[in-house]
Amino acid sequence: MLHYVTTNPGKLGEAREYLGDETITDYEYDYTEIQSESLETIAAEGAREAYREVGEPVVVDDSGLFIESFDGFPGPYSSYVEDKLSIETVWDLAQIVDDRAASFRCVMAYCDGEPFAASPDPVDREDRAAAAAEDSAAAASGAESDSEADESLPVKLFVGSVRGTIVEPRGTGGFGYDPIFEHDGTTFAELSSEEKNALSHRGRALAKFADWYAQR
Ligand code: ITT
Ligand code: NA
Repeated sequence: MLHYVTTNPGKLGEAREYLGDETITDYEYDYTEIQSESLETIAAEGAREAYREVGEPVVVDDSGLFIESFDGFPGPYSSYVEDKLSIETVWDLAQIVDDRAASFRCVMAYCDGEPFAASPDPVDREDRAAAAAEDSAAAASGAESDSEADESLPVKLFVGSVRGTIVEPRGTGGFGYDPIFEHDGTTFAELSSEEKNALSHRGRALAKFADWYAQR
């Protein structure tokens, strides 16, 4: 069984909706989120830590909202900003600028303690580049300088993103920043989880993951 390790019921609901209850089970564990500008680095480290905790195959999901006029803020700090400021305050801030383009990004990281076969896979070149950048960022930050040999725990990354616009909050579905994120005239909070998965950053990452997982 594959454990989807998160404290966020919204993420879990979407993963369940996409992958089905027979594929994943939830595991509520608050792994350490290392301080990094890179969702890839945070997710990869989280997956290693979660695997050490659970001892069975795990997936973690690190995600965030990137407002282009704010140079990607809140990005990797999305959870912190949601807690401390609220999404309404992020909407207030967004009104300072005319260009309210934004994207959601989701990085899913899988770890089962085993190395991965070097076979062609559905992860595209961009994602591989992101993974390579993540490895060197982790090395440069010395995030794993203690000698637990975590570098040897291989992690596979799946990235999804979607562009949209920050708008006044609308809708009651979804979670987090969904009410202020509009895509094609609809906020993500106005969609069912199935509809959201068909468009969203998480849905795209889940699609890549599911393809790979089925053929691995
Ligand atoms: P875990 O780390 O335990 O999985 P978390 O909620 O802390 O849960 P993150 O650290 O990845 O997750 O923070 C993601 C932030 O971005 C958080 O504020 C979420 O509400 C928000 N977020 C992530 N995906 C989202 C989505 O699909 N729609 C709206 N907001 C989202
Ligand atoms: Na978190």
